[in-house]
Amino acid sequence: MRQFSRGLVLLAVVAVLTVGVACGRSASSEAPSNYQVTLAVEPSPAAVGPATVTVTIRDQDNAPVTGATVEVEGNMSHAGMKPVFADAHHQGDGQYVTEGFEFTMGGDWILTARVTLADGTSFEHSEDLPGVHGDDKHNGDHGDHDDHEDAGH
Ligand SMILES: [Cu+2]
Repeated sequence: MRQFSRGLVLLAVVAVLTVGVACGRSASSEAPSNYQVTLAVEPSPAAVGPATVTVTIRDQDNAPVTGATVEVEGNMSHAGMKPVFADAHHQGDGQYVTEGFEFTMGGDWILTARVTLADGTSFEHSEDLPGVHGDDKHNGDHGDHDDHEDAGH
């Protein structure tokens, strides 16, 4: 009986973890199933400072989707941060590349692409980007980006 109840506890823990992960990804804002959206970040691994986010949009036939309006929003996983916004422009092949995006702090980020298609359909696609490298003091100082001293990470 002792063994059995330990198994139950384990099951309960797994169930809670599963629910937690499911809640973390807000399914309501994901792209319609007939579109695939992927995000790529340069430099990789990501670090504090200027970065380029490439949003690739394809339809259900894997054909590039052109003529969309795309904006990228970056948020950190903790509260109280000013989001970072950048417009992304089509560079061909369904790839939209941001101009002027910048990671203002090291840590865990969430990138969201807001897409409006040529026909007016709009949706969002979010991806977690954990562990952006940089100063993790969270001092909100956006003026100093030339200090990339590695403090033992
Ligand atoms: Cu932060």
